[in-house]
Amino acid sequence: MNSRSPSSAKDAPPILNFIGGEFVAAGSGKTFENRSPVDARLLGLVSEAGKAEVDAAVKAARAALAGPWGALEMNERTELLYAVANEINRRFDQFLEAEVADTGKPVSLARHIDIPRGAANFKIFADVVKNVPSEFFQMATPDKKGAINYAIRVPRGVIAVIAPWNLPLLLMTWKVGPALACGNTVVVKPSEETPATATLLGEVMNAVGVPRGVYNVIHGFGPGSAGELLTRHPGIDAVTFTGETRTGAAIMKAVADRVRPVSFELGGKNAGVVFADCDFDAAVEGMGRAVFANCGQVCLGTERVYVERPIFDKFVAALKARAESFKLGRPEDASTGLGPLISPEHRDKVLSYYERARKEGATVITGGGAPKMEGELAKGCWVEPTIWTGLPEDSAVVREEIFGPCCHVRPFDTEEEAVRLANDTQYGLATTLWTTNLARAHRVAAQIEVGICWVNCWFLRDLRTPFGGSKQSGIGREGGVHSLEFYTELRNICVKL
Ligand code: NAD
Ligand code: 6OD
Repeated sequence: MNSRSPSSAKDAPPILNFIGGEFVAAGSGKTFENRSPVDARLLGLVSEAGKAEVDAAVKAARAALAGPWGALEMNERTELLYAVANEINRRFDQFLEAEVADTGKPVSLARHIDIPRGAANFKIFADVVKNVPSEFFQMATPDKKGAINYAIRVPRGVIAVIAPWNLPLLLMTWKVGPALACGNTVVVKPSEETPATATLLGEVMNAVGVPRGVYNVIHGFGPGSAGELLTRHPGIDAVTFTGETRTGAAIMKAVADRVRPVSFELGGKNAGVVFADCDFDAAVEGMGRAVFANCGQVCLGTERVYVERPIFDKFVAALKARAESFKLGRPEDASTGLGPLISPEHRDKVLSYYERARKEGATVITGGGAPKMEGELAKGCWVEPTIWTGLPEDSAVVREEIFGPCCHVRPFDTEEEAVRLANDTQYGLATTLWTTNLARAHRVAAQIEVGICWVNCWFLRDLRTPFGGSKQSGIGREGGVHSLEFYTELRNICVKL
């Protein structure tokens, strides 16, 4: 086994790369530290893949494609994916412990979202690929004998999956599930901040008999490390990536010479729009989750809140009460509402926006700094849930993605103004609207330039629907049959009768 218990970090073997069904240390012997964001304790060391390991992983993935994986019938493949989902569920507590240790997020959150979705992402796409119709046309020809013209779907090949740290297992399997269901093989580069669950998944693949080389994991960083080596590798057929917009831009450049396709889920600066006719308590509860869940580290989270003027003061007061109700603490403590941010670097980034908001004259409704934590927790990456008002719309705090537990709230007077404000951003990932006026809900939702617009809810969706971002929030859509557009290629066959 290659997972590690946080309590025995010093003695534990490093987390290894998973290549061709084997756990392997980098030939260079290079490792990096993995520390808890809760109290900075050392969780363990991670073996950093170099060029040799990236080459070996791509080679293993290519061999599996040409060999045992490519030879499977679709039903045999999907049976294995159901087995993967079942095995994740069987090892639920192991995944939970690993994910919580890496991220510091409350156990209650990971138990209800991260790990169940990690399993579901294999099951849903196994279901999807079995139910995709093919195009088929009968053609007339001058000799009257006719022709049939149809298209088959073939896997793209070896897919590079580059994943972030905020929902590590969920977001990684959201790519690996459809990639494998469509018959591809993968080389995964999890975030350097959260290496554990991607590695554990290697054990699952071996346990259920997924052929060696189908699922490979290489550990390391982005530029100049495993991430860049992978995206520049000539043996990669496509790159699917979730992360920051500027990283997406770097990856696009890396694959440009070889003209490889990309699927990108990128950053956001999402708006929440609260109309005076909303169900007030539901709106406060929903916006409280949209702003603060996972300590604000959700790409779909809200950092700009627009509230219709008649309920503005009441709403700000209620959201403040919600923010102040969260207890910051250890993930395993049932009363913990918010965990830490992922890393000291990210905490410093978020705190720099807190400082900037103050300098730019924001009214700090609540929070605005780093909390005083007791004992070992004082070494963790904590920030206060924060609400501001009074900033101009061109402030960096209102325009740039912060990715922390914070939002700016501003009043609006008309529906047109609300739409204009929500759309005034280079991003286009998600919006959440709160209104009881059904006609307005449909009218406004259709005008918002985003990949997903929620009405009276947040983070709710059927996984068969398209998911992705507009503008600089992404390229392409994944989910249900939409994932097939990226993970397969259509091959046109025309048969003269
Ligand atoms: P990041 O872009 O810093 O890193 C993501 C991954 O890319 C990591 O594995 C990292 O090592 C790797 N990477 C970094 N530079 C690279 C390079 N030059 N070449 C190849 N790989 C490279 O993102 P993050 O900090 O891990 O995640 C937070 C960001 O992700 C936020 O901007 C958030 O909005 C975004 N995100 C978007 C979605 C979405 O669905 N749109 C979902 C989750 C997170
Ligand atoms: O739910 C999903 O499938 C998904 N991609 C969520 C993204 C969350 C961003 O942090």
